[in-house]
Amino acid sequence: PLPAIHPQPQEVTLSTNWLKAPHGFTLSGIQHPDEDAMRLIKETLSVTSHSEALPLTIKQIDSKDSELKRSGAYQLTIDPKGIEIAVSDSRGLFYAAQTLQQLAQTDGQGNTTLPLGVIKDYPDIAYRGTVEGFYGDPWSHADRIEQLRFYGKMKMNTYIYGPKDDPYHSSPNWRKPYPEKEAAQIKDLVKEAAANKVDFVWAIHPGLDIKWTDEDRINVLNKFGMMYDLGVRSFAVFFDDISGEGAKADKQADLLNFLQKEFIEKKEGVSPLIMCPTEYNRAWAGSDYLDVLGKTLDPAIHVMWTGNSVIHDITLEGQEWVNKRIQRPSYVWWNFPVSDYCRDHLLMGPSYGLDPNAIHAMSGFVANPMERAEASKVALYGVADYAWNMKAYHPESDFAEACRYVLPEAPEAFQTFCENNCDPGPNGHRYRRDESVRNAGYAGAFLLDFRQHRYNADAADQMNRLFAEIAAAPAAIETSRNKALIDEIKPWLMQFHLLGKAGQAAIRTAEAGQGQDRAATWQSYLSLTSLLDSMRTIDRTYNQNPYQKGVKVGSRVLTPFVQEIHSGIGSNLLFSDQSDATTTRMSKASILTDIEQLKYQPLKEGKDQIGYNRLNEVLRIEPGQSFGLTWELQKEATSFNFSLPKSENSGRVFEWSADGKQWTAIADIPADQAHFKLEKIAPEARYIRMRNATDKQMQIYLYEFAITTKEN
Ligand code: LOG
Repeated sequence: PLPAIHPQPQEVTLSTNWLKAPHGFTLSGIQHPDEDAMRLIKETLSVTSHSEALPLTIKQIDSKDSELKRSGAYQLTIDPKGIEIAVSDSRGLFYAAQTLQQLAQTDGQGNTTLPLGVIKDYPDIAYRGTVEGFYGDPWSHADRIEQLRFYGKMKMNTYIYGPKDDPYHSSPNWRKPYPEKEAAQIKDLVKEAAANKVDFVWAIHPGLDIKWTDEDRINVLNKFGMMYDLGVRSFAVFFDDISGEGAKADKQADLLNFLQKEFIEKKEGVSPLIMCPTEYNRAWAGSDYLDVLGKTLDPAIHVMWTGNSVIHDITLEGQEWVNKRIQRPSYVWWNFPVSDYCRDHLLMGPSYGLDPNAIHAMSGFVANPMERAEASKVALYGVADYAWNMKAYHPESDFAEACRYVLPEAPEAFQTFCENNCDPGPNGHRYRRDESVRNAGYAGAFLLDFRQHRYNADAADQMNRLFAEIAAAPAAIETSRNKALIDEIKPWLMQFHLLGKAGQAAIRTAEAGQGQDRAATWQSYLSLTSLLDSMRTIDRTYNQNPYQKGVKVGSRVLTPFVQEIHSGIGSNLLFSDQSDATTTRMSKASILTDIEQLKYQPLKEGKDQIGYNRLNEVLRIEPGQSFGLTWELQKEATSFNFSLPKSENSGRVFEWSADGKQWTAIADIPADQAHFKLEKIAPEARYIRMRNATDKQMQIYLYEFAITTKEN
């Protein structure tokens, strides 16, 4: 069989005849070909000076095709008389070498063989890769080195460095030089990036506290200079998730044009400047902000864009909409598989939802990944394939190949794991992913019958088989040599194993529930209960970050499937036994708001705490709008605390209510505090809220807004 090449080349004609070169190849053509590419070539082919060796000719591409002039383009010809590689630049040679490596096979005698044919190849999108732009623990140095190698193999040429929680990228330290250790690591990354033909783009995020003064524009310039001295040759300025002074389009454009003139154009060997706007998605583009950028920004500067909302699939229509306003093709910042808004989930499903017709409507395509670098590779594999050759990209088949690439030791088990760990769960962005697609039909059919007290044996068979695969998958996955990956996903592997066991127990319980043997039903019901208890324990023990705690697997289809069977059988048993079992009271706490941006934000509920999930982006509150909480009658609030940093404090009012109609202002909250804890609340309060009592839009951060409760 002919080997598969990823990303898929633009034009391939391979025959089933093979080139053997028992005496190797002699190099000819251009002087001093790229050393990194040559190292790869020599890993694949033996380069010798044997008199019967075949020629390996490397030359500059000579073609009128504008595609073949792009950075990274190459044309590879393998015929019985030898190999010819024509390239646009050294990146093109490096990519040709990657392709050669994927083409090479070993025959029965242990010799390397290559299929005869021609490959003509070039990227659809000029800049392809990732933006490390998430909140949370930045990637480790080792993670980054490995990512850069992976990008080289996948023909991705861009890594934008911008982790929100690096204090030297953002506030408070963006003005300062990196400490010695971090500086040395950045130097190292720049080298590794170059060896993989990746542009290391260093981004600054100064907008939280920048002053529009000469002093601060020099501060940015100087910081770029320091980074230049560390070897950095590509730069970006991010203005996302800020409000107030820093968010002004004309001031931002001034600074960027200044950097363009005084730095980008003056320094040797620097790539085009990239900026991320404050209104970086269509849902927020309510002012003339983008038009101001479009008109005033130097046309050489790239403008990033996340799509129709913060987290959104990419459509041609959406791209055309923004491109018109910014007067250039936007540089896509795709917020997938980033999981900083759903940290209890892994996003390891296929990269789908990318318009195959958007080639001319974007200048770059980078994905924002998870803080788990290795686990992100499944999605990034698809990103690389899409950005290189859109028309040839098929998310589903590509996903299967990604699973094989990332975990060759147990690709089927790994795919089972990934296809049931796709969806972020309910979230404020309302971004959802298909999950458990292969089995959702059987699960649905089974439950449909179950609700009518029927047992669907066919569907049960299918589900049993799936749950057995799920229970077995983690052990197979853990045979992987990729220890970093296993470490990242370990709690989810444990949880996945239990889900498999619980699923099997659920089917057994449902089957027993059909028969007359109550003792047997009780027995399997209890063993299912204890498996669900173990799952809860894992959820409450691992990954206890303060934002979205815990470990969720199969949360879209399979976990609800098991839970429904458990509670269905449970209530049959309990009610018909007339036992005095107290059914668990469902929570009636909820968020209460008329702000669209917040309406779908899931509630964070602990044993004695009810609150909002932290919002990463700026919250906009129109005059009269409010956000708050309400909780059940049986609970009394014992304290209330909030963290709303950088808030515009004047004109905000906090209020409580017993019935949601009559509101009383809370007098003891000082007007000037961004963080506060109120130790005493009226015992009859069942509602608490903050309202914008001014006649202007308010922009604040919602980090914490919570009450502690006790049961009455
Ligand atoms: C941030 C980003 C974050 C992402 C997903 C952009 C341009 N900025 O809401 O740092 O990782 O969304 O939560 C963002 O996307 N803010």
